Parts: sequence; structure tokens; C-alpha cells
Amino acid sequence: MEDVKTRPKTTTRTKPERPPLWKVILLNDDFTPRDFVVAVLRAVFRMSESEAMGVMLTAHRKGSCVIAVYTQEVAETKCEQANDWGRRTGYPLAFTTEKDA
Ligand code: NFA
Repeated sequence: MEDVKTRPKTTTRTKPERPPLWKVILLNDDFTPRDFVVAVLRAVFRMSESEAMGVMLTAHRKGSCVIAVYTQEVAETKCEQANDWGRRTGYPLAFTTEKDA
């Protein structure tokens, strides 16, 4: 048997864990004016006019629409801010959060 020098082959790499993501979802209702929904989407979620219009129409037609995904804290804060807009004006406009798959 030859005297083969071996080096340890194990390396340890620590990759940072990705934080879990949460969806913010817009729910349709029959009362909130379309323009108001678009204004909230633009203000709270920083959407362009056409993005906001697309999201509003998808929720209107399908019942709900995923707006964006964020870390849990950001998702919950934005959801609360958006719900406050509806509450203050008396519209039943509702946003919710859900853990991403
Ligand atoms: N369905 C509402 C209307 O016809 C518009 C709306 C869209 C409300 C998306 C809430 C969410 N005025």
C-alpha cells in the first residue's frame, strides 16, 4: 500500500437563510369605488396607474388578487395601512396577508 497523503475534503459554508415571504391580497367588494382602490394601491404599494388598474380589475373579476410578497413585518404593515384607508372613508375595502407557499 502506497503512503498517499489525503487532505480533509469537508468544507463548511454558511449561507444566510432566506426569510419566509408573505403575500398581501386585495379582496373584492361591491361598494368601494374603482378609482379609490387604484389610489390606495398607488399610495401604499407604490404601483403605477396601469399596474394598480390591472390588480384592481383582477380582484374585481376573480374575487381577490395577490398584490405583492414581502417579509412578514412589511406585509403586515402595508396591509394595515391599506385597511386604514378604507376604514377612514367608510368603504369596506379589505386587504389580507397570507404566508407564501
Ligand atoms: N368591485 C368594486 C366596484 O365595482 C371595485 C373593487 C375592486 C373593490 C377591487 C375592491 C377590490 N366598484
